[in-house]
Amino acid sequence: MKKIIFSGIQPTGLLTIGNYIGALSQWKELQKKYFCIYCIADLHSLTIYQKKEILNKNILDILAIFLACGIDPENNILFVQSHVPQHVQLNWILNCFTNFGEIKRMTQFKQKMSFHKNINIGLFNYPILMAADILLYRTNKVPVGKDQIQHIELTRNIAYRFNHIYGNIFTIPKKILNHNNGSCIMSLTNPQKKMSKSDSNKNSIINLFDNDDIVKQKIKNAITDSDNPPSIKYDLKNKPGISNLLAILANMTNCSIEQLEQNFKNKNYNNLKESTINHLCLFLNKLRKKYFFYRKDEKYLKYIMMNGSKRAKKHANIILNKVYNIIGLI
Ligand code: AQP
Repeated sequence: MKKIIFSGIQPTGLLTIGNYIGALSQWKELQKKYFCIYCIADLHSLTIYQKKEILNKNILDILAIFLACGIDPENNILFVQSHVPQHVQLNWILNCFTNFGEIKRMTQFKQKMSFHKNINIGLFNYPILMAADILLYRTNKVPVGKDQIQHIELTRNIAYRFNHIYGNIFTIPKKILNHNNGSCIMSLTNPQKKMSKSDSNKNSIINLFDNDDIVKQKIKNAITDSDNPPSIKYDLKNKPGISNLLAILANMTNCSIEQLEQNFKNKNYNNLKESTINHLCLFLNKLRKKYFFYRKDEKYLKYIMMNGSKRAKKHANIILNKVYNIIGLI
């Protein structure tokens, strides 16, 4: 039997090239070897206020992007988190097996707390809902970036704690680090910060719908450095802007970073930017064509969502029933 992969994306905005490189491109590869359960994590997205019409639209847009990226809805399960209430049901149970202190230590929560004035309890609870997402499906592996490692550790700890009392109910998941050892695509205007779809500064992100002119303008303005002579080397600490462009280009061309460093020896930053623009535009134009093909067929998208949630529920119910039974909820 194939091992199970679980992963999700929040419908918090138009997906970025970071989401593509860090998640979707790998999801496509993983489906060759694993049974993959991919979710549009709409409940997670509510931790930040979402306008109703935009949320509705984002969910359908993202589903069409999944398909455009070559993710197969028949051999895997694609579904919307809120369509499977078992996530919230297990979330409550897991809340009762999680210590306040361990959640308080989550660095992503601490970081978000420093950005947002009115922090809500959903944001605090987010890693426990994530644990429920993963544990509901007897997940073996979860593809993550470095920023999510702590949440996987927490999921494992909750599962161990529960299993220690009740026997082997939950499968203990392992992480798989994304490309480049889990490192992120960074903001174009501040390469110390992750590229995020909800960033209010749209110049810092390449979203999958940016046209050629916009891509050109954003990459031309991307922060590099003032080394003289210019040196095109992957060095996250001293040359984060150049390293970020190299990472994007490597993913667009399937070239290794070392190969690119070699190709750009004695070249200037403008050469690197031109090449990044060309390959990004080529890739995005192809992807968008496929996206529009799927996006215009809402009937098909709704069918996938319905079929996906039906199948996800079947799997989720097995674990949830076991949990309810073993803790005495019947
Ligand atoms: N910049 C990135 N580089 C590499 N991978 C990334 N991912 C996101 N940004 C980058 C990967 O995309 C998947 C889905 O992410 P998510 O939507 O669930 O949440 P996120 O990581 O918080 O993504 P964003 O774009 O930063 O969203 P917002 O702005 O809403 O917070 C994950 O696999 C993630 O690793």
